[in-house]
Amino acid sequence: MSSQKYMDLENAFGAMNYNPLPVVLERGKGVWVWDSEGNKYMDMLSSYSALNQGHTHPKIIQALTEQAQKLTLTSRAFYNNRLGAFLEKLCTTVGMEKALPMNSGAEGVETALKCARRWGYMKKGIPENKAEIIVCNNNFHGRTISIISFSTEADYKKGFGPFTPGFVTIPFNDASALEKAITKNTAAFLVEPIQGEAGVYVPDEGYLKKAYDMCKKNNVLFIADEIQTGFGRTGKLFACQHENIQPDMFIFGKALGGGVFPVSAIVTSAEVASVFTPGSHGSTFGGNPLAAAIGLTAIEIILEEKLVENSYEMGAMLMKKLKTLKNPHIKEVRGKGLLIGLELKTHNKTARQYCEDLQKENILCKETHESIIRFAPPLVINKDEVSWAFERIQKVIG
Ligand code: IF1
Repeated sequence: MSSQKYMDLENAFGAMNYNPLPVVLERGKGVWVWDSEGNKYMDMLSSYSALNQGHTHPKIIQALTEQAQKLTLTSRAFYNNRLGAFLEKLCTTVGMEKALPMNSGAEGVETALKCARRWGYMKKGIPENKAEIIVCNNNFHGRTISIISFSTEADYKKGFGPFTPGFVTIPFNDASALEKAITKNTAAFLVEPIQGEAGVYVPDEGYLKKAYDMCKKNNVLFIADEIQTGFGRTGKLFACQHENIQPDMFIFGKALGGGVFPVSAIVTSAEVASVFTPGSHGSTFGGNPLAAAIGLTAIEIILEEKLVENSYEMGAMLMKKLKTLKNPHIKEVRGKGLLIGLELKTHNKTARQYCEDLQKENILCKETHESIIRFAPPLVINKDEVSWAFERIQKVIG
């Protein structure tokens, strides 16, 4: 079937909640994907950083297929022989005591919110139903009604009210705003160490540490949403490590699933995790043996193949090249590791139009908002592939 036929079919039966680039992907390997006509592209989106290990990594596919032949789902009504090893790997890699496995990133965030509220009531003594959680303007933490309740993006909220109360929004990258917003009822501060969807906004050096110290001083949980920045994307294993802070809780997703399966989790201390009692939280698929087998392998690959170091080096190489672009409409090139955003100021062309032109040069990337092009290839990218990509980016953007 032709690409057009595939697109027509998807549009005929799918709700129009996305506006995809007009390309139909059929095969993927490493940083490369092929469309239905056999055209080859470099994937510079990585499914929003869910493909850090690259497309169809052989060890992940092997873990998937071997486990799929044995046992795929037990629910948590019973133990399974894969979950413990995955949780141990996750906790020891992160350096914390307890994890709670879920599936999508949003489920991980909702788990974190519920955990923070319960901790607020059971451990901090916040009066029932008075817990406040502070978040940043321009945040992106998922698409559930409670999560979009604290979004500041109109498009993500319109028509989805009424909204969940108990959230306070403050400017990102402003520690004094956090200090002012903290009250005796504040249970937690939830933050993306780098705001991805907002447009790859890297906070000032020291911001996260100041915010962390503010939370410590006020007995407020510092919760890092590393669903997009985690597992090597920013040139460190976790983006919080750029400021040497260990959050009270991490939220992971995307790359934890190795690009083949939805795997998310919160990772925290035994004290914080102890607020969950049997039956208080869960999910049908959370912690299933297939996800656990894949999640364990996904972490092993990041570590064994030194993808964090590669992300740092290839990110620096790509960033250096992008900063040589002469296009007068470029406002800024920013990011860390292989999470890079190119912002256009007055755009004669929208970021989307640039992405459409880049597609013609066999590069697939995605705009965020009107004016920012995100470059986030799989962390397995090598020097020759970075050069290959830059030649085409230079040709289109100039
Ligand atoms: C879409 C955005 C990125 C995330 C952070 C939680 C989640 C995400 C920091 C929720 C998910 C995805 C969602 C996807 C597009 C993409 C995205 F543009 F929407 F915001 F990456 F920037 N925390 N981000 O980035 O995880 O439930 O999706 O597994 O919804 O269009 P999820």
